[in-house]
Amino acid sequence: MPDKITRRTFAQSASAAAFGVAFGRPPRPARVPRNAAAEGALTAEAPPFPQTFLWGTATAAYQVEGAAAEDGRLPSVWDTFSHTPGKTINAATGDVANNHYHLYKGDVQLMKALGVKGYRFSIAWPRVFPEGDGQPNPKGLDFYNRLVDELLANGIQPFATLYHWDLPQSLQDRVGGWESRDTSKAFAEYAGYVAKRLSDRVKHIFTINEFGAFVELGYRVGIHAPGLKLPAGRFNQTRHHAVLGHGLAVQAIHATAAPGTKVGLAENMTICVPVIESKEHIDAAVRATREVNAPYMTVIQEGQYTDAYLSNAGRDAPKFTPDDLKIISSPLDFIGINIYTPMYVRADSNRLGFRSVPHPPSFPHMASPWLFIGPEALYWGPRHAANIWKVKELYITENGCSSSDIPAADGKVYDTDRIMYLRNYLTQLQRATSEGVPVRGYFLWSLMDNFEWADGYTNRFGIHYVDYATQKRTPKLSADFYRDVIARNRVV
Ligand code: GBH
Repeated sequence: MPDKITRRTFAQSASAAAFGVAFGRPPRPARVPRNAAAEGALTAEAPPFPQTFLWGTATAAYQVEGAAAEDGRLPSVWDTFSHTPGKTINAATGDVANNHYHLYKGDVQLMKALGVKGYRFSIAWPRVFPEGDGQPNPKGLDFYNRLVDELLANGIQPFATLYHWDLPQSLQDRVGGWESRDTSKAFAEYAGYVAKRLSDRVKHIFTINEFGAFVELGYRVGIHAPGLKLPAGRFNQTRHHAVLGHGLAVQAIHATAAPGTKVGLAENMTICVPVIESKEHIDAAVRATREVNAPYMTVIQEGQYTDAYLSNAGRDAPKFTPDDLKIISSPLDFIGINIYTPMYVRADSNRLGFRSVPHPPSFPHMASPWLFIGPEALYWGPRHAANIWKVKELYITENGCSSSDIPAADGKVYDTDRIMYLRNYLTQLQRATSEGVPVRGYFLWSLMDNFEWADGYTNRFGIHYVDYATQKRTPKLSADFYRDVIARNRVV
């Protein structure tokens, strides 16, 4: 096999092989071009990302750590939920998961081999404060001290998320979790405690991961922990307590952390993509972005709930004080956006000036049925945030996809569909950075397959394949692709 197969030689050998089969003749050998370098040059290089662009990968505590009952950790709502029959596929739990708690050194080597310069992980609240508040558990925090030191020793910057959905069960039992302001206050205490102890080495801290997922799915839809289906009034109040907890944590971190520590959040804001890139639809997508993100990102950025949000909720609107709004909108040093799939929007003459356009049944998606493929989301997400709210520093804190990931005979996963997804999304991200949208880095979800919440261990999102029986990690083809992207700082 020649090293470089050009499109032409591939087509030739493929068609020759096809004739060979059809007519019983042996296939003709592929012709190697005499001037291979010149043929290679036919493939133009994609334009680069900014020189200081930070490439990374991401995981979250409950999805990878395991060691659920070690060193003083008490249950979170996800331990309880995953141990409740019928809540996760195949009754999967995070008891062991990827055993990252014990295998973290090897996992840092996987990152090093990729060449990533950043790792986004989350800290398990129930390791640090097993009951949510009260007595801290220094042994729990020690794990993150070890992890952070290991990352830094390998030239990888730690980016820590304080809350990726593992609320201490005790807080759920005693005060109703995020239904209560007490949880917002306990979260701020925990945030300040961690920031004080890690910020000598951790320079970027995220408060909360995805209000738009854990509040909606945990307290309204009921398919995530704690599995509640609250009526609208109580539910909207829960949303409010979550953003309030974020704001209180921002203040607590700024009060206790080493100078220079940056604070942000990682939100899966709904990404409104104009159906056609014309002025009327782009304007509609801008209006839509503010409205559909009203309960979370918009109030955090603007310090106000939109009129439409409050009037639609009517008697069920959240109760709040002006002081709450000030806390919620405490200035952030950066924001992170988790981007998987777009919402298409068009202009409309209705009161709001926009309408969302549902995906037609034929719209392609990845292995997870919700994961419609919309690369433009990675362009419009950061562009909207920078334009609407004048955000000066942005990270893509998650992007990636599930694929069927069946190992081939040689043991490798040839996940060409994931590479297709990433290549297209990253091309749109490069479009954003080339236009000056201030995206500083990108964290691919995920470093490795892991516990995918209600989907258990189905729907793998990793670029390393995990054999859960042996805990062996194997780079998929997409890991090779990502390594090349990082090395060349451009889409390959
Ligand atoms: C992120 O959520 C999470 O931060 C991360 O932990 C997770 O592993 C990753 O994405 C991949 O899912 O089953 O049809 O009701 C992304 C937001 C929230 C989108 C849950 C899918 C379930 C839709 N996700 N949602 S459905």
